[in-house]
Amino acid sequence: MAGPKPPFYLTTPIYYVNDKPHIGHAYTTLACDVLARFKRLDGFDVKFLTGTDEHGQKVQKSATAAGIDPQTFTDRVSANFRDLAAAMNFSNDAFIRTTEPRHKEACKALWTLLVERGEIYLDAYRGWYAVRDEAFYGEDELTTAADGSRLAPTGAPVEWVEEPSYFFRLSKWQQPLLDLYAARPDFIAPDSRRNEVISFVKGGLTDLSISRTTFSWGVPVPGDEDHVMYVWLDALTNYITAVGFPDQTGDYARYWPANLHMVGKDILRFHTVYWPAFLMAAGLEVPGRVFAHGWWTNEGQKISKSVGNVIDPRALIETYGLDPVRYFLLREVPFGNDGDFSHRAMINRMNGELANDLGNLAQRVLSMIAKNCAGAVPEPGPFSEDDDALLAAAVALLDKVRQAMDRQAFHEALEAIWVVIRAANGYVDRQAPWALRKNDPPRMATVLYVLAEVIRRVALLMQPFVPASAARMLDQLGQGPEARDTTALGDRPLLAPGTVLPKPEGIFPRHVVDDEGAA
Ligand code: ME8
Repeated sequence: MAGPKPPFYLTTPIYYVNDKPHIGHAYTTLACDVLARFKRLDGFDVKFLTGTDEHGQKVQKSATAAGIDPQTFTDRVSANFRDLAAAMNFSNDAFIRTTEPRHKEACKALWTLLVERGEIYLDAYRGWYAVRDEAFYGEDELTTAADGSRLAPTGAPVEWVEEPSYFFRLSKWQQPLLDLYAARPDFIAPDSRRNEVISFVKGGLTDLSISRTTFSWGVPVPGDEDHVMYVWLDALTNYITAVGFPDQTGDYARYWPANLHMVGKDILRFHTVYWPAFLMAAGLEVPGRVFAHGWWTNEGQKISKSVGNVIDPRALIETYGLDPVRYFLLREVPFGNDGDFSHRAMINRMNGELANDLGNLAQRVLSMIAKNCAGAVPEPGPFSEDDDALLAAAVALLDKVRQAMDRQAFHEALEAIWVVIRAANGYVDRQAPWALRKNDPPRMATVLYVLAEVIRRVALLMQPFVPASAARMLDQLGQGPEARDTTALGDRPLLAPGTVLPKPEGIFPRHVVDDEGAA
């Protein structure tokens, strides 16, 4: 008997509810969804968390601009993120909103812990703040725009702030953070990001302002309700709220520290400097790993509301179908790098890889079985060298995919799968089962068996990426729900001869383009 399932806790950033979700938000959660699905197939007890970040000046401003109170506003926008999860077939086990009472309790408990440990003191903040980034900046980090106004390194406008503020003794945690990065080389990924953080921390850390007094949309500071907590302290705490903090038994004991925080590169510093410093200061464990992925542009342009080129994931799903969109986003760009969305690239991947390479392969093989093997998995004869080589490549896939997933190298997992799909297509051409039908039916049966077994393995490992399509492929191979996890990927071919198969049907449609380049 296998032992109890090991826990695996992974999180997305919680998204600001100042606006509707776009492709960037969908991307981060998709990456987590694929990993969560893979880990479940691979025998883990997964907790996959996403949610919305609802406090702070930016959200308050958006609510004011919409002419409604912040709570009504956040209720509305947060619902859009929940709806996106359904539209994208995300399998998150939990959804957190920072306006929930349990979260305010967790923030207050963490604050109190930090006060008790002497990590917080009252002073005054005089400096620059960018509402768009919800971040403080030093004078030396700013640039000057053509009109003379000052800008954050992200391009966000900054404003001068002077107000009483509580501070967190971040400077004290410089060396412990550097020790953490040195002791745990996997803590920050990819490596380029790790180096970026190390040099930032080596450059010296100043204490961090962690409360504001000039607006009220936030969690009140315990014992001093003129202050609300800095939205990032509030937001980062969500990762422990969701596992029951301040109660440190139950889910907290089981799932914390999280195995992985997935974030975009824009919020790397918050997750790899501030967050572990807060946790260490509170005497809590730090997460296992933070992966910062790259940035999507649209047809070569930065995605922005003012440019009007925000990609709505729902529109893409409507045009191309959900699974092709899921596939494209993780296939097109090495995970960690920046990527460019273009309709041409989307169509090329969808038609060239899903419809041609995989869809045609499955369709050809299953139709031949339906016609020539009475609609049931044929009994194979002895395997040739060519058969063994293809089967061995398919057997080796699980390990390759597993290793790639553990490094969040989704593109490598898909490429490994595609190497086998291409090999299978080469094998079909070489073995020409349609010719064997007349002159060597037993050999045809063996070839079709080998192909069906390879398709079964491919479909099983494609489940995290294209869940609905992969499920249909497994249906067509007569695989029940009990035969869809990685325990069905042992060393020997496992497809049972004689399994009756349903009538085959196409799974990956081609996208037909009416005129040059138009979707
Ligand atoms: O930063 N390409 O929320 P946010 C790729 N509330 N990913 C993108 C993207 C793009 N063009 N645009 C956005 C916040 N993202 C905070 C987080 S966590 C405790 C608090 C993704 O709504 C990417 O994951 O601004 C990025 O980190 C996140 O959305 C920022 O979402």
